[in-house]
Parts: sequence; C-alpha cells; structure tokens
Amino acid sequence: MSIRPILTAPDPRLKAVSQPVAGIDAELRTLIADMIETMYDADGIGLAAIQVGAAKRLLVLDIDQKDGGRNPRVFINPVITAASEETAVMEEGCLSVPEIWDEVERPVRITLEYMDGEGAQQTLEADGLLATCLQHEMDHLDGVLFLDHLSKLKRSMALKKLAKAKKLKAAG
Ligand code: K2U
Ligand code: ZN
Repeated sequence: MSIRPILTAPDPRLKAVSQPVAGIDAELRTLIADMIETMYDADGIGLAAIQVGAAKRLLVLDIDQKDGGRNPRVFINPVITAASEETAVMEEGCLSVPEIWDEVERPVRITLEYMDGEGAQQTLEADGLLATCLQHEMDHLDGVLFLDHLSKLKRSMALKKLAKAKKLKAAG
C-alpha cells in the first residue's frame, strides 16, 4: 500500500467526469488500498479516486473512526437513486481544498446503489454524516467541488486564497 499525492484546487484534473469501473482486478484493488491509506494519512473521512488522479467512479470513506478504530467502506460505480426533498446545511471541507470550510445545503437522506469492494451489488439508505459525505464524494466523481455550491463571490475568494497558498508553497 502507498500514500498517493492528493490533487488540490484549482488543478483542472479535479474537474474531470470520472468513468465507470469495468471490473475489479489487481490494479483496482491496489488503488482502493492506496486510497484508504491516503485518506487516513490525511485525516480525512472520505476520498474519491479523482483526488489521487484516477478518473474512476470509485470512492472510499470511513465515518466510524473513533479511538483509532477503522471501518473503511468501498463504493464502486455508485448511483444516487433517490434523495429527500428535505435538506440540511452542513459545514464542509475537502482534502482537495485545504484550509477552506463553508456551508453546503444537501438532501438529508439518499438511497445509493453501488458495488462493494467484494463485487456485490448493494443498496444503502443513508442519512446524517454518511449521506453528506457520500454526496460530497459523488460530486467529485462528476468533477464538482463543494466550492461549486457556494456563491460566486465566496468561490472566487476561496480560489484566490488557494492560488496564493500554492504560490507561497512553491516559493518555499
Ligand atoms: O472529499 C474529501 O476531501 C473528503 C472530505 C469528506 C467530507 C467532506 C464534507 C463533509 C463530510 C465529509 C474530508 O474528509 S472532510 C474533512 C477534512 C477536510 C480537510 C482536511 C481534513 C479533513
Ligand atoms: Zn472533497
């Protein structure tokens, strides 16, 4: 297993629409293991494949990390098949948008169809943090960042802050 570099905005690769996974092979299993290790190393609770430069409809998450316990979950070719009309606002961050946090409104409940890491087709009813995280990661699969849900002004200010931070980091 390896820790892979996480792409950060405004990297144009993050805007790619990821392609369906054709099948579970050794290469995909390595990518999944690397994504899980990379997520934990970055103290994240979710990670989409595009964030490590792989434009595949694949995400991992672990919202159960308590006292060092780990419960990583794998979602291959996930599709949201239903979403509640009821919405809620939650503050979101993103490993690809460092040091920026803001509120995003999303449906509170979703139904998700996906293939799990063992290749079994699953249906999941999610709410709370799991629903928010899944929707955040699903956005990544379509090249959408949580910034894209913000006002033009807030998004512009965030991108300017990110570009400045990247410039300072490059200058050492
Ligand atoms: O996509 C990601 O970068 C993973 C997100 C998952 C998430 C976002 C919003 C709401 C729920 C989950 C990150 O794990 S959010 C937490 C975070 C952000 C920056 C640095 C460390 C942790
Ligand atoms: Zn994210």
